[in-house]
Amino acid sequence: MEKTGRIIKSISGFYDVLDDESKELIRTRARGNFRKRKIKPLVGDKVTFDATGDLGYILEILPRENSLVRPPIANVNQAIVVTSAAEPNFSSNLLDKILINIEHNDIEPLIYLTKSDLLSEDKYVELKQALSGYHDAGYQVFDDQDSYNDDQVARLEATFADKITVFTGQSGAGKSTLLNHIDTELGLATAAISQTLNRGKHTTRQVSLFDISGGLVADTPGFSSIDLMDVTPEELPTLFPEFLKYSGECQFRGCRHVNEPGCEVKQKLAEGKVMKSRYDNYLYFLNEINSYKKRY
Ligand SMILES: Nc1nc2c(ncn2[C@@H]2O[C@H](COP(=O)(O)OP(=O)(O)OP(=O)(O)O)[C@@H](O)[C@H]2O)c(=O)[nH]1
Ligand SMILES: [Mg+2]
Ligand SMILES: [Zn+2]
Repeated sequence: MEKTGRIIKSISGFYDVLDDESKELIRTRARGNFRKRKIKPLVGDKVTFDATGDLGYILEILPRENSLVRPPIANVNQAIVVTSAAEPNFSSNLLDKILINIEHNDIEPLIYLTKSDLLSEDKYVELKQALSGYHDAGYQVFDDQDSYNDDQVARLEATFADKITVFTGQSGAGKSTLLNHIDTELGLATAAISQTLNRGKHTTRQVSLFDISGGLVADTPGFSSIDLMDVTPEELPTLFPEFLKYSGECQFRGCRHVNEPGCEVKQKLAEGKVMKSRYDNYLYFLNEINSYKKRY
């Protein structure tokens, strides 16, 4: 009997599928011909499956909206970019790079600030000011000084319904801590323990989605650095939502907003409507991407 469902967990060749109708969890394997066709089911995949025996079989993977490599998850709708104010220190360069990678996959990023309690009042006000620029650029920003206050956590949770959400960000930023505040029963490992586990094979092998507030949510192992290998120089300016807002009024179609005359993005930069740090990071990334091209 053919059913439909979604893979919510993958453990060494088995896939746990949440049955769309019965809401039961069915353990399955992929049909042998997937390997021949070089198709690997991913957590997040919508599938058709057969569950007549003890062990179900995935029959077909339904078309994907997108798929991430790290973490290996398909059909992701939004990403919570957990960004620490300190330990590790806030870096606009890293934040912008993460945002670009997410935008590149057609996923909506939200910014969630943690560890503001480690900043002086002045430094916090300064950082909040910088983050208001991200809000103006079109991003949802969660930047209360008390990172895990009930009201802010509830507002984040309210964005989960009917979506697949991944938590992403630098190692130690507080992704697991935030998830534990959202669902106190998760009991995710945090701090040093989580960091040592991430170096082993086991945590990365076991990507799973938690059912929270009507949506599916994944914690992911953090990283220390990322690159922009998949992004082309043509695509880069389209991954800054505030540039897109103004680029229609640039004199030249396909304007890269570097040295072109009549560039509206540079005009808005001069007026302070485009953040200088974002624009500087844009030029920096453009350089970085062009240098990959020369090397390969
Ligand atoms: N002072 C302070 N410490 C925090 C805050 N959030 C998290 N921490 C601490 O920061 C450390 C790292 O938190 P985790 O939640 O493990 O970070 P993570 O992003 O999941 O890290 P990885 O799993 O390695 O990617 C833990 O010791 C937390 O207790 C915060 O808002 N303030
Ligand atoms: Mg963690
Ligand atoms: Zn331009």
